[in-house]
Amino acid sequence: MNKQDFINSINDIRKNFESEISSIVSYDDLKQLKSKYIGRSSALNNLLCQIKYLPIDVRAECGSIANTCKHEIESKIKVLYDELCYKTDNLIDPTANPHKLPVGHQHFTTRAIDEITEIFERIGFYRVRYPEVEWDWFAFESLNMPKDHPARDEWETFFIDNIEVNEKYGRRILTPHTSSGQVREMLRVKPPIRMINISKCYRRQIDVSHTPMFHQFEGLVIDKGVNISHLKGVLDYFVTNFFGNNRKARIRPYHFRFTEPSFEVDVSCGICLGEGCKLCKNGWLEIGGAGMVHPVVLQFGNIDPNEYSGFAFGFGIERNYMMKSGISVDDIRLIYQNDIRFLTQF
Ligand code: FA5
Repeated sequence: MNKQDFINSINDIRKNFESEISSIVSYDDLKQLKSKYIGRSSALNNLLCQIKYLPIDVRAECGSIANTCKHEIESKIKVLYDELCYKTDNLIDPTANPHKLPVGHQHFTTRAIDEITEIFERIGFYRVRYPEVEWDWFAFESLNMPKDHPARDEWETFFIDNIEVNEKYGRRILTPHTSSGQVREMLRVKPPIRMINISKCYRRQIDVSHTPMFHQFEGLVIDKGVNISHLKGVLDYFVTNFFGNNRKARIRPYHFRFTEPSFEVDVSCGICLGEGCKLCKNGWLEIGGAGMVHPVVLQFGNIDPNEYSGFAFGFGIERNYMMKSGISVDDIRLIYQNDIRFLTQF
């Protein structure tokens, strides 16, 4: 090969490259073109290897011509590469999510609260929420449990030590039940009252059916002429709407200081439908307490018991949700262990 043949070959490479690069539209094709024209076994590389066989006086000039051609090819490939990048970036849909993020959902308890709220709102109850850090007076004294009354022990209360004792309201506590909202609501609005108070409650208890923090929902209805049949009607309504049409409510005599008469409320077992089985023993499961509001409590709420009467009920949110058909949770503590494997099941 002489100098002219060498230069002709370089010119052919340049010409062919120019014509091929003008039709490239994808990365893959560009990659192949790069390898064809400046790769190890490219014609240009082959020519560069031939330089040593040229006459010595033309080697430097031919080397320089070949390197110029190589740099031209490299820079044209780079320009096209950038152009293709720009085009591809502009094809990206920024609203599309290539990495699917895990989708969360509401917590077991939030679902139960929403469902219960909706059931009561359908029959004219309105939702309220009263303090979790409460005065002794609202949680006990205004509910007909004077200081040192032994009934207070049943609520296994958490007391807050470093807040001053109030002359009228006594000590601060973590409310052990939503009944502390009863007199608060009576003092806030005049009858008729149809509140559903849902909030956190606290008791010094922990085992398969108790957690130190749990939720209750408290119904309070006060109006003229309210009697036990209204209470039973609302309980029946709740039980069929929450547990299903095949479930029934039952009230049994009980004792609470703030209701007279008082009842414990049961729902017929979802497994045996009231026949009696391993889970329920006698066909019924307890769901909470209820009763007609005690006249003393009405008076604490500035309501005349000769003019008005009312009923109240207080149930545990978690325990009730656990008793729904299809929710088989046999340990209430699981709800607050924050184990995602447990929570994603609901
Ligand atoms: C009361 O708290 C009364 N205030 C209910 C009431 C309201 C009676 C209005 C009359 C009129 P009791 O202590 O039984 O009652 O609690 C009611 C429900 O709260 C229980 O049936 C249970 O479902 C739930 N509960 C009580 N303690 C816990 C706890 N530590 N963990 C989870 N749920 C609880």
